[in-house]
Amino acid sequence: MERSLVVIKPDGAIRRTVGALVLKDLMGRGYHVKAFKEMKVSESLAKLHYDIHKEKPFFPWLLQFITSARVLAMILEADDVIQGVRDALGATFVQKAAPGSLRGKYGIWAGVNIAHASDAPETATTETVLWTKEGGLVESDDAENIAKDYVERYAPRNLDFTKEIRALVESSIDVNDTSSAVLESLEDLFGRDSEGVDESEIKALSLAVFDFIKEEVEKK
Ligand code: RTP
Ligand code: MG
Repeated sequence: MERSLVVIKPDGAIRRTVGALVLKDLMGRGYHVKAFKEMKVSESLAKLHYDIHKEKPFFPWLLQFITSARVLAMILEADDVIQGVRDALGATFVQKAAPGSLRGKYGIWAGVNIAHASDAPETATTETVLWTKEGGLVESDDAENIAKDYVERYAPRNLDFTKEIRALVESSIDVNDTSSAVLESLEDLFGRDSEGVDESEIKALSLAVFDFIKEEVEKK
């Protein structure tokens, strides 16, 4: 039996329907939820989790993104769960992910890509220990039921604005629009299915996506 540390990132966690559909898909593959926690990622946990990327140019943005709003952190268990979840997610960059993959279906753009999943048995072990110690993720007999409740509560709402958010990001980059109207539209779209989420989280995630748009425009 293998275990994988899976994190539904802020873009999946504050869009309640989308997060629930991702969770439903993974559970439907027979992966058992051994630990489940809705939580904000601290700066220190983010730095340790993405330590491998600390020299990369996108590192500061990655920290901004992953700490912007709550995530759904979990430990999944099953035979071959590590590669299985990676395959289900699809390629890292949303525009390269297969259309039927979870990132292809629900990802926003580039690295705003719905979920993290451990990429090998060694990283799965390190990450599980890290998120337990630094993130307070605890194994529990209730975890599977808590995850099921999340799916039952949010999946039927059917509120998925992925297409609209993608179109906004794409067109803003395309026409070099970095006006405050873009940020306001992001806040509107990210806030449409965000029950129980703080306004500050919606704003922080929108700003992370907006900062990404600005970087893309500046790069041109
Ligand atoms: P993850 O670690 O989140 O499961 O994603 P991954 O293995 O598919 O991709 P990885 O190379 O480990 O990158 C970690 C996360 O960093 C963001 N990223 N942005 N702007 C960029 O060039 C860039 N490259 C990576 C993504 O959020 C990616 O998932
Ligand atoms: Mg990775």
